[in-house]
Amino acid sequence: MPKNLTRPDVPHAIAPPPIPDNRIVTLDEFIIRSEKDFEYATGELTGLLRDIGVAAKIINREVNKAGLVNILGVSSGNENQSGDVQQKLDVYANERLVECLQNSGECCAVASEENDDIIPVPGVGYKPNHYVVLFDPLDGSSNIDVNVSVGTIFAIYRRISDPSGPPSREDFLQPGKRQVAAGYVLYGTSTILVYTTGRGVNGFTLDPSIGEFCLSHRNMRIPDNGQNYSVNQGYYSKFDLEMRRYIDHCSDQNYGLRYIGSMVSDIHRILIHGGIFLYPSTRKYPGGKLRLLYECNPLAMIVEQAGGKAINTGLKRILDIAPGELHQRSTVALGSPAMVDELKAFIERYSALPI
Ligand code: P6P
Repeated sequence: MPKNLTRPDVPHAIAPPPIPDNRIVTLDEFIIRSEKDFEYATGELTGLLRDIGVAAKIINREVNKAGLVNILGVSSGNENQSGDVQQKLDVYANERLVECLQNSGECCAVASEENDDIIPVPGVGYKPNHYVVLFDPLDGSSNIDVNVSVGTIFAIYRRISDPSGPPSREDFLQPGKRQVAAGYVLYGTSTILVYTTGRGVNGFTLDPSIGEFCLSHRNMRIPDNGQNYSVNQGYYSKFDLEMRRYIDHCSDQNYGLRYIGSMVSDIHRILIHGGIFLYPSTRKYPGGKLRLLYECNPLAMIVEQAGGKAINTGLKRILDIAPGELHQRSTVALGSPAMVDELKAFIERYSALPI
């Protein structure tokens, strides 16, 4: 339940009426109403979430017409931090997110998969800026040219460096359990923004006719169990024994294999229908491929807030991992709690065996 909604600093504030079921509730309205759940909320986090919503609408516009304008294909042949060849739309999405967050001055710095280092954000006016934002601007972008859904992933932390000084990498190298908010935008058959501030998960579908994200998935809860597993089966022979045994078990149980190659899409399906997503150690990525700070952590917070579980293949809770570097990778297994527990049992049983 929300904390005490009265605010000594705003004595006339009163508890807002409950969110209605019978009318459109926009993302803006929902965020502002939710702000009242945060004692002494200053509106900064509200502003940040709204900025991300604006950037998402701009990115969505280009993603939806990517085939019509010269924004498909490879950008100047550069590679990003993940070693992925930068797609033009990757660069476009990154620039829009940085721009929206810089223009509002609600945060003091941002970090992105597309940039080697953190990007300080100069203050705007006398606005305080106590937050930092990390994002993968367009996850799964290798799917763009074949019209498969892609996504934006974001994480928000409070800065921990001296507010009188410049932001620093320590502001970003915080464990995922300190995220103030996290979420994703899925550019699919429809465009949906899903986020959490630690009080449950809610989804907002973009209504193009009014240009607003509207509440469509209230208080999302992941099914306790599922019938699908999501892993790149092509690496099966390179997986450790315990992972191969678990995948064999999934096959024996007649679970369906669903793998889109776009993490946001796979996680969104699992959030709604249940299931488990796996990216274990492979020969190419012994420590896992996916990035801890702007892929695993935000999606782990979403999954946990919806009642699921998120661990690495060393059985450590993703949100407890203390990051050592900005673009650090991690193995990951997340989804329905019963399925993650089942995987844990296989790892405990087989990983003790000589591989
Ligand atoms: P693989 C996309 O490049 C991504 O970062 C995730 O969105 C996706 O789940 C994964 O990598 C796919 O990796 O090795 O299966 O192609």
